[in-house]
Amino acid sequence: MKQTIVQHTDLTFLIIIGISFFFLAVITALMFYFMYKYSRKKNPVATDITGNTTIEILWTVIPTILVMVMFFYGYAGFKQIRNAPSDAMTVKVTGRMWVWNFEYENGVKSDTLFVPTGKPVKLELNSVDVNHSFYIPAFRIKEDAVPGRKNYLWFEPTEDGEYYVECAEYCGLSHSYMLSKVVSMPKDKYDAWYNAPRPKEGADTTKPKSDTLKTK
Ligand SMILES: [Cu+2]
Repeated sequence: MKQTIVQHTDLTFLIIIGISFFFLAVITALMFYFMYKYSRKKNPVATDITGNTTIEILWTVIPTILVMVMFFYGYAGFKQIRNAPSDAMTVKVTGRMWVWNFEYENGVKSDTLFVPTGKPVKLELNSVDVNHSFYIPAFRIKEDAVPGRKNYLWFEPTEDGEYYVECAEYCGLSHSYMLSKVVSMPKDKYDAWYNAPRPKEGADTTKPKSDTLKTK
């Protein structure tokens, strides 16, 4: 089975953290061992080391293999994140101080991202004012929304639920309130929402002006 972006990102993270902690433990243990073994009391005369070809080859080859492994997992994940499936539905996302707006293929607009579970969703990002960063932690995706530039990302919800959408780039006074939600639901429920009749664009929905609203 093909890994999802979430699984792949978590695996990559685990591999890099695993390698890091392994060397943290080895280096720390060796450091204490050498402190003991080569202390002045036990080893009053310094040893003159002129070189060791075997060790030099090892400390070149092993780290090279390790960074290649990290690169491989990182690049495989990057390729997956940059290539939205061709059957993905498209939603336009606009960032503005300080809200996210979503526009669907049929022109429906909302400030919550409603999606059907099990369908890939491609998001086309744009911003009307300053740089924002569209971030859905649960799906491990984040991408800048830059004025005058089109950017994109995609994800596929595998379970019904509600997930946070955040702005991950400081964009002004109310940046921390720039939150929204992804609501993932069964396809029939989504279709009902998507196709529900709505007031026509441009229709006057403002309330009639009333004298009671006047203030002195
Ligand atoms: Cu923002």
